[in-house]
Amino acid sequence: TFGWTKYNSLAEIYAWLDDILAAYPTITESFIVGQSYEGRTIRGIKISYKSNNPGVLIESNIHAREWITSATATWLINEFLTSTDELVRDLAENHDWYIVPVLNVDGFVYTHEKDRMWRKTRQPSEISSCIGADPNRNYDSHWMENEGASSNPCAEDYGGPKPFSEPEIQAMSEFVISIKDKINVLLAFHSYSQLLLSPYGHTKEEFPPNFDDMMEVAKAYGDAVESLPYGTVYRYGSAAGILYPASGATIDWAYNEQGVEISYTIEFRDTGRYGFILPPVHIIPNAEEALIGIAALLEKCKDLG
Ligand code: 0X9
Ligand code: ZN
Ligand code: ZN
Repeated sequence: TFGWTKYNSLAEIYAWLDDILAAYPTITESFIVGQSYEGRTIRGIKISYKSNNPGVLIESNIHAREWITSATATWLINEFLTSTDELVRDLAENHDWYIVPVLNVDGFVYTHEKDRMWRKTRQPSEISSCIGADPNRNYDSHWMENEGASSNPCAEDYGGPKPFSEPEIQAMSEFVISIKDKINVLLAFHSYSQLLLSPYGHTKEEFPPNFDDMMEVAKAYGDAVESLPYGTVYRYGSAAGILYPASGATIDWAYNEQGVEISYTIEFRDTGRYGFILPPVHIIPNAEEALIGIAALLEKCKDLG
């Protein structure tokens, strides 16, 4: 059964999504991003209380083993629909939410059934017996540049044989393009390290034109998280600047090629003690941090205009 005291399977998440859609038929809408290599449906939910809201797109679990991301995304969906807290109601009702809880569906199922530490997609390579590409290196933006991805099919950060070679990423790119006039902010959920990462990923020599604004926005997220009693601290900067070069990532493609001016990677808990195998007791505290952080981030965006 579905819940936030444990991690849920894809089947459990999708069954829960159906329950939610049935319970809130006027506020929610189901959408399909596309099909995975193994033929699974990549699903999403739109939450909209009124027209002309700014749009926020949440991409989650692009990396298969990062289970805290879909746990957090589903908890946020539930809060947006059920919370009576003033801050949450404002946040929920004054934005249109497009949430894809599990983008890398094949990899996610594989982490549940075969290998908990799987990261990539599950599409076989034509030049190697190694399977899958790093979906967060597969977008068509500075693809494979500056050592931001590997050309070795066995590497964890293999960029794939060409941009958008992975059906999940091709589908996601088409979905983003189809709604891009409606979205102002894109948040890509990852774990772990407790970081807010802005573009650019492909170079640390240059910074985006609105970098100062993006850092203010990131600081607002971090400050909000620190206002909770958990003692969790987030650091922030450009992806290449404070982490490592990573080209072909979602947020860089959305920012560079699609004009989504506020695009962040959020790396959730923890800082390495448990890493990807984060115990389920962290799910709700992590999700509370995400909620208050995202509220502050969007508020700061509004202030900056
Ligand atoms: O390497 C990644 O794809 C992300 N880190 S993770 O440990 N979750 O794999 C960071 C991506 C951030 N980089 C860019 N946005 N370019
Ligand atoms: Zn380039
Ligand atoms: Zn990741």
